Amino acid sequence: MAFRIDLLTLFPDLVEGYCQYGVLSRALREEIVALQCWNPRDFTSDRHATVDDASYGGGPGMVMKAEPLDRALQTVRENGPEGRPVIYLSPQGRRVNHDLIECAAAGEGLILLAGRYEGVDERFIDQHVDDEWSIGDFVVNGGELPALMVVEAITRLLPGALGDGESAQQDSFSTGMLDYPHYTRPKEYAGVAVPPVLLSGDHRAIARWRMKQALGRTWSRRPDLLAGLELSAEQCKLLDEFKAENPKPGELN
Ligand code: 9WO
Repeated sequence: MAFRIDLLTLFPDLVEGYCQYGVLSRALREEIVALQCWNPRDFTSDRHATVDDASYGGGPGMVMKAEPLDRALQTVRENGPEGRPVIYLSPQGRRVNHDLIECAAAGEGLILLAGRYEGVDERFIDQHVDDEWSIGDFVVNGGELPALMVVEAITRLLPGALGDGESAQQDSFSTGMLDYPHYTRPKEYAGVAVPPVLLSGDHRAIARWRMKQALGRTWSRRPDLLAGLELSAEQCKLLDEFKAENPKPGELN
């Protein structure tokens, strides 16, 4: 069965537009993932289809009303499998990382809530939201882009979603390391040559160089990630070589 995602959003066209491209469109076509958008506006009954209202306590900005979301969620529950968590994308949430995405991808699906305005009535969150997720410490204008990032990150991990050339196994964060640098033609650009080992045809030497670069970048840019790794003796040696070749400014070897 397809991994089933329902997304509550005031802008379903925005979400559906993004889904027409690339790996995501193919995964949807091949029913590896199923994504359905639900607009709370379609679950209103007043003449103006009101989905937002002023904030109790005053101040600028509007708040998403609970009832249209409640009715939309009821319909989602009636139409989908039981037991999927409701996730609200918000800067107040738990930070999303590869482990969380992997964990979600192992389940049968998600119900995502993309907020707009200043947020969602807290009573809806208390009663219906199982978890709040943040993709980073910054604020955007709505949860749609964060939701799409979650959808795309999960889809990449589903069996069959990526083609032969595009394994997720070697991705950053599957390895626990940052990626190595990539080069393509021409051999020289802006006076800078491609590292000669990549032109050597020596596949073992190339694999070693890439591992060394991946380790080195993780060491210099994300020491927090490196701390979580168990390096082999070979990897320790490669990292030491990297450090010797790329001393930090002011550092005497
Ligand atoms: C607005 C705001 C203004 C001052 C201080 C804090 C603030 N938080 C918000 C806010 O959360 N606005 C939201 C807009 C309401 C819910 C949807 N919006 C949203 C989601 N903006 N950014 C996200 C988001 C979601 C996941 N990861 C990062 C950001």
